[in-house]
Amino acid sequence: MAIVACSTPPGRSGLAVVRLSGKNSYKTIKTFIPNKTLKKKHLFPSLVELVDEKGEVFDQAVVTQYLSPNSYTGEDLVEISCHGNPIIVSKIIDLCLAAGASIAEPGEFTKRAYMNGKMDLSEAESVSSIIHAKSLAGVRSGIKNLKGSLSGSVYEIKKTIIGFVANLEFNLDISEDDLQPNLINNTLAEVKQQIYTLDACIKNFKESQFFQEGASVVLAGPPNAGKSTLFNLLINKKHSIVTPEEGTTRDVVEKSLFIKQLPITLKDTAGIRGSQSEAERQGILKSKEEVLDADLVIMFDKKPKKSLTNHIYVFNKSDIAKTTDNYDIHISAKKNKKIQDLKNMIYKNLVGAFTPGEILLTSKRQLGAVCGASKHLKQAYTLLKEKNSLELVVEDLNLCISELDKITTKTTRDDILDSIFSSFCVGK
Ligand SMILES: Nc1nc2c(ncn2[C@@H]2O[C@H](COP(=O)(O)OP(=O)(O)OP(=O)(O)O)[C@@H](O)[C@H]2O)c(=O)[nH]1
Ligand SMILES: [Mg+2]
Repeated sequence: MAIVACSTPPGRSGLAVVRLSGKNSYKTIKTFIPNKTLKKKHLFPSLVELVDEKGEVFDQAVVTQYLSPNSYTGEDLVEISCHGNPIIVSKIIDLCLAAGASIAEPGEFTKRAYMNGKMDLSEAESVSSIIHAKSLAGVRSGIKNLKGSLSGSVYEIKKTIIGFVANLEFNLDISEDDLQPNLINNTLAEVKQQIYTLDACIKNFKESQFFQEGASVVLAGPPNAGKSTLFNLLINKKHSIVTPEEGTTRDVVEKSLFIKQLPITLKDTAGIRGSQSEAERQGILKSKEEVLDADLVIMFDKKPKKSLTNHIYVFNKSDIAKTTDNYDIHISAKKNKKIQDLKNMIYKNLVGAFTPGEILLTSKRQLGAVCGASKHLKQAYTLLKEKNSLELVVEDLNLCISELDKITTKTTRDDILDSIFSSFCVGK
């Protein structure tokens, strides 16, 4: 059955694109595009008139057809570029439904592409990451994976591990004295190399997610410390109220900014102190919650003995005051002093060690599979080193392969598929 959805965002725009996919897509559009010149033809855009049930023209549109299997979904697919008025879009969709099509679920076009073998699971997930990425760096890693970079790397690791399994199985029935010379030592060295590759991509995941989804940075500390002044300076706008009074900020105020292409959600919070006012007390509670949830906290306070790695301890108002206490940095938000150094520190703390490697994971599901693969590979390594039976080593290597399979496989359970594709937009 054909599915239909609008692939562009709702609302008014110059153009909107309605997409249809399925065997009877052409038959469906013929019910409201009576144009005789419209033929079922691959990649041939035609300017057509759209007519309603009474035969009255309600829009002019460009129709592009993609014939199976040479389409995004692998099925016959039609894109109707109409004028971007929601009334026109919903009329087209109604006419498609009347002709037997059904409304596409979120991500159903990509799910069909996956089902029809047009892409594997990691490639399908990269479509979602391209759409949702908050930085160009995030989009780039999505595109890399859509072109098969992740699948290719996983395939290479898998091929190597299958090689180990074959080699060890060949030696299973041989007595210890007759084992290939250096078999154990060579395998140990090669397994170690693969563990290193997998662990490097696990380590990279958090940082790469920051480029993908953005990081949350919270300004916190006592009242009147200059949090809102710094907030306004960093976002380059007088957004938060600044006064010489303590307890000025009550609600959490947030804005987005980029530091060297890294998307950041910056949050200004109420100064933390004992307060009689109910409104301020609630604000302080919110501040404490934000501190706990943050990826990084800019704390306007001295460094405690047990400092936290996701905190930068800032001494502000360095233009009028001095201190002998321990801080990570001395700044003046009012006089714009050392702010570039602070930005560098924020960047370094969040993604400093990040160097995009060969393998870039774009979802937590992929991370889970790589963690599982690494765990089994490490077990295999230990067993082999302790000269345990080769059967046990092979078992762990096989478990490692099944974990890697989860990244690209075509035999994933329905519930996993549903959870992946439901995070997509309608029309993709
Ligand atoms: N001299 C100097 N004054 C500053 C500096 N930063 C902020 N101030 C002043 O300190 C006062 C308080 O600043 P805010 O930014 O409102 O402080 P806050 O931490 O947001 O305070 P609350 O919202 O009450 O928690 C204002 O009068 C600011 O102009 C600075 O670097 N130097
Ligand atoms: Mg404030």
